[in-house]
Amino acid sequence: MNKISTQVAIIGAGPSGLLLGQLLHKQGISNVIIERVTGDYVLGRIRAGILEQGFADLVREAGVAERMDAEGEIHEGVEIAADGERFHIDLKGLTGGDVVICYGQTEITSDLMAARAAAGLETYYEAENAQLHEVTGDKPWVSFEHQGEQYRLDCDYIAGCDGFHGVSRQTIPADKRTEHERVYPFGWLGLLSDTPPVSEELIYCKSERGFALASRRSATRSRYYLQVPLDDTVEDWSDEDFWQELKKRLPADAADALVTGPSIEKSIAPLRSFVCEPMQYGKLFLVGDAAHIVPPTGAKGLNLAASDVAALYQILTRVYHDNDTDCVSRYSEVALRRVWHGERFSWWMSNMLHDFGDEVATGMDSKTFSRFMDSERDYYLKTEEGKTVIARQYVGLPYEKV
Ligand code: RFL
Ligand code: PHB
Repeated sequence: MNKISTQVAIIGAGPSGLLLGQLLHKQGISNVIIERVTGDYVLGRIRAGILEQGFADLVREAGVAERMDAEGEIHEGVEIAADGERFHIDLKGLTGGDVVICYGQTEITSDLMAARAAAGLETYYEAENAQLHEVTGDKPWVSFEHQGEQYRLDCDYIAGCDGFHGVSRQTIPADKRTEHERVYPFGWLGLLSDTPPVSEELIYCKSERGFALASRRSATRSRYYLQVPLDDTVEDWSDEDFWQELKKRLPADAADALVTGPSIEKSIAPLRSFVCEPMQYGKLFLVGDAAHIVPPTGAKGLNLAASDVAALYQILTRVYHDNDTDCVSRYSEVALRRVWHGERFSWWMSNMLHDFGDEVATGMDSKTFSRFMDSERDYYLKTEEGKTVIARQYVGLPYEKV
């Protein structure tokens, strides 16, 4: 048995775990990360593209923002196309100056990984069978296997940053947590290609054939999504099928300008709203997708992970710098307040922009539900105050000071 110890054990080297690790390191707080898969595997998962200002500021505070600030694109607005019309949401104008940054989750993750390696911080990739022990005691610990050897990691606190399918949330006894969930009757098929994007701003499109999103990573790299039935597989969709369907869902002038090409990556993600309450149990804190999932329609998943990290980082800094352990019990309450705002916004955007067919779990038939959503769009896309509500939530609500 190999014995190691640290102040904060972090489970998972996704963006949540890596960002928390880097911020804590900057404050002189030691941490060890345990990750189930390889670094390359983590980098192969193509996910988020839109970062809120609060996220970007945290990355700057972590000292890892050089490439994000040089290569990330500032987006001052987004478009929503619905019912044959295009609506521009002027994020900057409607919020008094706030914007979002378009920079891939893969890039952030790779920047954080490089910074962690350069600082010589310990990360155990391909660590198997991680188990959390004595999390309600004074001295929690984590066991895992690495390269055929058994490890015991002693620590003061554990940050469960291991995503939706991780082990951390399952460590909280079922009778001590409540899980809220809404599973949507469709998924998103994403395609990445080295083609010039169809638009400088993102376009969220509601069409009669279902939802589509035109996003981007740079002036030469595009990211597109299509709403697809839950039982579709990537093999069901050739590149040609994807481009043809996308053209039918985009507004006509955007469809005319669409440049197609071979895909670099294609994947399907189911849509889910999920929250686990509380987000802490003894000395274990759940962070990011380990505690909550949103449908990607509002671009909130990674950004909510970042606000969890911000809250936990403030708390742990106070614990180690000021010897203030009273603030520890506030983590869940502070994190959840912002999580629920993001959950509500993502759920609402998803309702407004997707085709639910006959599967609306709201106690009304699908035609009635559609009429409610027609009215939502009519109000929120055609009035200044409606657009302001969308803009404020899209750029992200402020972080709460702990
Ligand atoms: P992750 O990224 O899932 O990382 C968790 C890590 O934990 C590891 N792990 C374990 N390690 C050790 N032991 C175990 N037992 C373990 N079990 C798991 C995993 O291998 C993994 O490396 O969670 P994290 O760090 O909380 O980050 C969350 C984000 O990845 C997620 O919220 C976003 O990608 C969501 N999301 C978006 N968020 C945004 O803010 N803006 C967007 O534009 C946006 N677009 C998206 C998205 C998610 C998408 N998909 C595929 C779900 C678009 C898509 C299509
Ligand atoms: C993306 O570019 O991957 C992306 C952007 C906005 C979203 C979801 C995904 O709402």
